[in-house]
This record gives sequence, C-alpha cells and structure tokens, in this order.
Amino acid sequence: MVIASDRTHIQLDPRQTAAVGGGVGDGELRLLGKSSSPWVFRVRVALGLRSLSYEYIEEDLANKSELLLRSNPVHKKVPVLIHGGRPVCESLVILQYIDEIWRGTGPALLPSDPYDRATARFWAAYVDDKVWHSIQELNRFFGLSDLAVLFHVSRSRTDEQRAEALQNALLAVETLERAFRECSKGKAFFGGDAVGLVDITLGSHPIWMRAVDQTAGTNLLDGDKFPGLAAWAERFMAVDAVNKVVPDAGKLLEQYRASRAKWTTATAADSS
Ligand SMILES: N[C@@H](CCC(=O)N[C@@H](CS)C(=O)NCC(=O)O)C(=O)O
Repeated sequence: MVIASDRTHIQLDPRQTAAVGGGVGDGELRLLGKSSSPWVFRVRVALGLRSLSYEYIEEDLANKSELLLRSNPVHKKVPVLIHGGRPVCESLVILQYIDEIWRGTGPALLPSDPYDRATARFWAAYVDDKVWHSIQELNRFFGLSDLAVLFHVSRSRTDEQRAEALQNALLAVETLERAFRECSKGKAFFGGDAVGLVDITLGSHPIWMRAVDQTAGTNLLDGDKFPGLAAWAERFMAVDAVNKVVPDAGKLLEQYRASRAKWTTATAADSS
C-alpha cells in the first residue's frame, strides 16, 4: 500500500536555479499526488518541462492526509500544487499557473495569440468533458473498472448500448484527429513545435486508451483510422519530461484485465 508520507524530492536542473531565483517563481514547491492518476501526471509533465524542483508527496486516497484536506477543502482531490505555502487545485488550473509563473523558463504551454489561446483552452476542456466521459462509459460498459463489476446495471447493458458507448468514444477520437490537424498546422504537437496545454491535457489518455483497446478489443488508437493522433501519441510519449513520469502501462493493463475477468464471470452468472 502506498502511504501518505511517501515523499520524493525531484531535483532542479541547475540551469533553472538562476531563472526562478529572486522572483515571483520563488518559494518551495510541493505536489500532492497519486502515481496512477492521469490528472497528477499532467502536472508532473509540466513541472518537468520547466525543469522545476519539487517535493512529491504520494497520497493514500483511502486515507487522505490532513495536508490534502486542508489544501483542497472543496474537492479533496489530487493534484494539489503548493507553492510557497499556497495551494493551487485542479490540474488545468495548475498547468496554467505554472505557465504564467515560470514564463520564459521553457516553451510556453499556451500560445501568445489570444485566439489561439482560446482555441487551446477549448480543446483542453473538450478532452476533460467529452473524451474523459466517453472513456469512463467504456470502462463501465466493458467491465474495465471494479465499479462495473459492482454495479449490476453495467453488466445488464445490451450489446446495442455497448456499441453506442464505443461509437461515442470513437466519435470523440475522430474529432480530436481533426483538432490535431487544425491546431498543429502540420507540426509535431497540438502546441506546434513544442508540447503545449492540449498535448499535456490529452497526454494522459493514450496509455488508458491503449489499455482499453488491449482488454476490450476496441480500436481507439487505430493508426490507420487516426494516423495523426497515433503518431502524436508516439511522439508525446517519447518526450523526456513525459516518459520519466508516465504511469506503469503494464500495471494498468493488469488492473483492467482483472476487472474484465471478474465482470465476465459476474455477467455469465447473471444470465444463467
Ligand atoms: N478535475 C480534477 C480531477 C482530479 C481527480 O479526479 N483526482 C482523483 C485522483 S485520479 C482524486 O483525487 N480522487 C479522490 C476522491 O475522489 O476522493 C483535476 O483535473 O485535477
């Protein structure tokens, strides 16, 4: 079991010491997280891209620390970035905070043009609303989470309802494929030549999508159907700041397979 006092110090790149010293970026940085969390992953990528030094504190979400409850009294969730004693909550808010405070210490996460900035924020919100929701539906309807096993309603879904959930997820991915073409303008990332807000926001999804594909036999990350996104996922995962903190895909696949096996057994028992 992971315990709340599990702390890691992530070292500062010496080149950044001068850049963040003596200014608004000063102050101790602590991140309350959970290693398997896609939202925490986002923040760790952004901190890594800026080569910022921080203390990482792994939370036990079944037994939340006083520090977490005090720092995020509204949602009581991770990630929370504590900068100079002041907490910032919600992953997208934290990403934009990092971008504003440590401006100039690495490529900007948001474009300088206000229209491009609005577009990036729009797609980041789309990922959190639509894409995340459709993956959750797949998890429930295809027995990839323990909730699907527990809740009889998910097991009793018909094949038509399952097909509809998959169709909705595929439509969301198709929309992203188009968004990638528009935002990247032929470059490597949604953010252009460098990783930006949309890349990081979406970046936590490929390993989950791949695990869904491998367990449920779906084709969310189909290179033939979605060539732009599939190639983007490869490039994003190869970025140093990303692959250093990416959650263990093997472990995730194991969890999905275990839930799917329990779900298949329970579903068979229901129909006998
Ligand atoms: N919208 C939030 C979502 C954060 C979230 O759901 N965190 C989960 C971990 S993956 C959590 O802390 N769950 C604890 C709980 O729900 O009590 C964000 O973007 O930061």
